[in-house]
Amino acid sequence: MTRPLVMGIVNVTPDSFSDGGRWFDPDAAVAHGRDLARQGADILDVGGESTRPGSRRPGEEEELDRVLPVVSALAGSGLRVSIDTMRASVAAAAIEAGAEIVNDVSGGLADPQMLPLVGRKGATYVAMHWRGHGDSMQQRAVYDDVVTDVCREMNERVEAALAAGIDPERLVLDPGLGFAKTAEHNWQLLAHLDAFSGLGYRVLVGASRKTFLGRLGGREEPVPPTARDAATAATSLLCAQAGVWAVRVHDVPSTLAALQVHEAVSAWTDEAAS
Ligand code: PMM
Repeated sequence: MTRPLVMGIVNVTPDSFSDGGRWFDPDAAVAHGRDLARQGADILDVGGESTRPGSRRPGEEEELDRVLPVVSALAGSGLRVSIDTMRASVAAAAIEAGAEIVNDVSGGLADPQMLPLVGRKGATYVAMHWRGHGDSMQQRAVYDDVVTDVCREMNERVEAALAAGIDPERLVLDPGLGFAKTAEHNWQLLAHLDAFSGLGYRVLVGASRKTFLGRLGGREEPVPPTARDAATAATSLLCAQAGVWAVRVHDVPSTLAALQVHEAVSAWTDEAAS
């Protein structure tokens, strides 16, 4: 398949910025995950911690209680599941319950046990660019040149991941849109995904419904998260053009349509080139 994979978001949280509370009940989360898969999601990303600035971190037990029944049910029905967590203990339990991918928004910085755990388990590992938890995050959105600085910091995470025994073939890098980034930083990173791919690893991008997409056209008051799916789909098309491995989205049909447009056009541009 030439198009990026679609990672559908299953947030089992009371407070995520876009869909907080909607799938907090485990049965509702499982049903939502199955819906996303039916719509064409290739991977389901199950998370129990909201990373929105100001949200309270759940305790370890609380996070496990949220995600494990959902991971077990989805993986048990043969779906490919990723666990969105910064905790090694949660990642370990989710792998045990059938998750194949660990999606760590801290790139191994939040929990020193995470990289060794993933190295031992041999799971696929998504390392996102991150500079700190919730409240302090936006104060850290200071860069000389965001593309160069993010690439350099990601290279450090790559070295740590490889030193911990993670197979380079199983490593995926994510520029972390919206995490210690202003809107301008997000746009610059999207404009230079080639620099990010140039690090030599698969790339995942999570632009879905983020605030910068709600402010298009110079709006001061952003449109609500659910009104950002067309803009999200447009970013998915940019990701396809840049050869990204996967896009993480809330709304699967709109992104899938954008990716199919790219695929259909690529068939003809590839033919012209050959
Ligand atoms: N963004 C969020 C959560 N997890 N994981 C990765 N790899 N990349 C992201 O950009 C990312 C993520 C925050 O969005 P949400 O609250 O809608 O899930």
